[in-house]
Amino acid sequence: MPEHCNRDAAVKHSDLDRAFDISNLKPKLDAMELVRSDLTRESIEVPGVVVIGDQSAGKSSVLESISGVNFPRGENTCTRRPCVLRMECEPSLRGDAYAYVSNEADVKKTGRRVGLEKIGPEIDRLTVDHTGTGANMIIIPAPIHVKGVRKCGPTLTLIDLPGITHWLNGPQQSNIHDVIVNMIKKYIKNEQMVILAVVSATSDFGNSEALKLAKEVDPQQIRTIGVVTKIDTIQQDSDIVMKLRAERDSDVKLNLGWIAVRCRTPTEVKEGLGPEDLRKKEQEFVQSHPLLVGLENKFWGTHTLVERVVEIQSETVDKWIPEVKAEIVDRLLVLEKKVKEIGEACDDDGKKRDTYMKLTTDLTTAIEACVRGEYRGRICADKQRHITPRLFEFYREFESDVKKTTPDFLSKEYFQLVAEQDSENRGGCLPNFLSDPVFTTLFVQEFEKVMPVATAKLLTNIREYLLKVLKQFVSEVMAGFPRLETSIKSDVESIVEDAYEVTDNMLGFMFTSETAFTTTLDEANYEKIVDTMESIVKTGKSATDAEWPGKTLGISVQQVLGLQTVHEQNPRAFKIQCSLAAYSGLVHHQLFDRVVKMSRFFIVTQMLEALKAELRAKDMDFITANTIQDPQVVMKRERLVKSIERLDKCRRTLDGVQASRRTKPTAFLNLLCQNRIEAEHDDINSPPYKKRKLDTAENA
Ligand SMILES: Nc1nc2c(ncn2[C@@H]2O[C@H](COP(=O)(O)OP(=O)(O)OP(=O)(O)O)[C@@H](O)[C@H]2O)c(=O)[nH]1
Ligand SMILES: [Mg+2]
Repeated sequence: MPEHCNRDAAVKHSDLDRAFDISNLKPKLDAMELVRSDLTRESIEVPGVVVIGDQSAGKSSVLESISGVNFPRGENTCTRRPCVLRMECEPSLRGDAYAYVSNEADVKKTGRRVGLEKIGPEIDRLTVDHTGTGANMIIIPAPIHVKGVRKCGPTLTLIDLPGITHWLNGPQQSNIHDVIVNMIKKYIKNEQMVILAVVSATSDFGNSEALKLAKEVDPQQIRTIGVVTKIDTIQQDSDIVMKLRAERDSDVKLNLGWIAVRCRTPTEVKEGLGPEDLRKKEQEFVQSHPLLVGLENKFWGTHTLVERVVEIQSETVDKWIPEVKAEIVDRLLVLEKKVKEIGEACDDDGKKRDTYMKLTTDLTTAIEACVRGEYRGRICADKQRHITPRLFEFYREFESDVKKTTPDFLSKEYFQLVAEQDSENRGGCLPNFLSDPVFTTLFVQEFEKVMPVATAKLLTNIREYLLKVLKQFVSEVMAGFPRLETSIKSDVESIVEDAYEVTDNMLGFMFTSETAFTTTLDEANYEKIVDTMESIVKTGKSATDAEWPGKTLGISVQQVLGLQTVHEQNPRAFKIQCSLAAYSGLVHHQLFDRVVKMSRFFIVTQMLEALKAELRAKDMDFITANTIQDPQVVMKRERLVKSIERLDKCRRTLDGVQASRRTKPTAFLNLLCQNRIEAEHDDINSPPYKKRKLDTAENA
């Protein structure tokens, strides 16, 4: 036993401590605790011992006897709240061992610090505070948490639970049995727990409800030990030896067997009988009792019980270590990937320049990929960022807007307009010629009403869309560099604005040219459409699809047939209507494609070139001043790196545990102590340590 442990009062001399000291389980448990707190994985439970059994069976006494920790027990002090005591070792501890006792799991923040010998009274105090006294007493599942800190000793959890009963001092808690059974189930399901199913020597073992509950969670009985208490109270004719050996068919058999113990009687409690004396009394009693003398060692004694607890835990811990190592390796991979995503620290000009180049290349590559339709990677996953198909939707909308707002030149209403215009132009040309001014005036008038509006809407849509999407790209790529992000976003704004204006101007020129000259090189097509219209009206026959050239312009034969009367009454107006419909259709047909190509070229292709040129043109002053990483990101990287270091340390610690079977245990112990000191050092410098650990780092 290390010399520095001697000061640790009664607890240090418990049988459990001694057993851990001579087994090689202690370093494993210490390693486990270190790793567990670093992983903050709730499902990773610290191993320990939980006592279950009927009320007053002697559960708290057994726990006290094996651990040396004073759990409140006695005639009037039944356990009324679970008590979860975690024993930890702190090699750097100066002064006496101590404990925190609290209603909350976060004992260090919320608990009261007391000496180990005061754990019992403190548990008593919190029990009375929350469960009342006398006839008002109840049992509640809210546990009392205790963290015992010693210079050395095993790291494990001891859980004392209320005893199973149907009645407690009065009828005020009618569901008491269910409350207790549920809390027992909750604690015994943890596979790291050794279950001590406690029965009194004078009771009927077969009726033990605790044993039934243990069987539910441990059907193979690999972690359930039957503990027979109050061995000193048996009658002279007791069949206890047969029960312990389970030699009759009617006896309850347990894989790990029964162990009889003698704990402190109420009088011995009052007298303050120490653990050494109790052990002696236990031994003398068994070896001198006429029924028990000659009973094999494996069936009795607190030391036997302790050995068996340690043995079971060795197996569970050995099974646990490879699982946790695999978990750590997985987590390390995730964290390393995250650090890689954040990138290197940017703390000098060289790194800033490299980072700037990388970020801007990432940005333009992602945008170009979404223009080309190569949607690879996380940034391109959002469909809203698929630039080409989204623009195509705007173009279709533009086409539909133009068609919807262009008047039906072949309608009767439009005839009125044409007739009026024509009448006002009488005298300008011979009656058998089409009036060019009437045609041009009407065409230009309608064109100017429709095109600028539809085009303005199209370009505005594209501009707003590009601004939104490009800014998203910038945000994604430059997320860790707020200054750069703001600056490049402002560049994007002005470049898109410029591109918008250029496109608007170019399309404006194109539309002006349309209104300046009403002509087409596609004469044959134009004439054919107009002539076919006339023949449809004259013959009253509807042309077949194949014969009707106006179909591609969206003009239907029915529309044409509707003009038969007009044709008879005012052939000049009819001719003008047909010409307007055919020419306007042809012009729109050509313009749709040209608008698409020109706008696409100026507002996308040219804009992207301009953006690339702008990003390339930034000088070193700009890069130095703007490529500054967000302090949050810097902190995040530091947290991740620290988590990686911790996990790596955990991994090495666990590697060391396996190696410890071959190497000197003291060397391993030193490594553990070192780790523990460092972990606590972190705790002091940057609280709250636990919250900052892996989970937080991952979620940040
Ligand atoms: N004679 C004798 N008395 C014992 C022994 N073990 C416990 N007792 C006494 O039995 C009484 C009940 O013991 P506890 O340890 O409080 O029993 P418990 O199972 O924790 O009781 P609850 O928490 O109320 O369910 C106490 O007065 C103990 O001193 C024993 O081995 N021999
Ligand atoms: Mg108790």
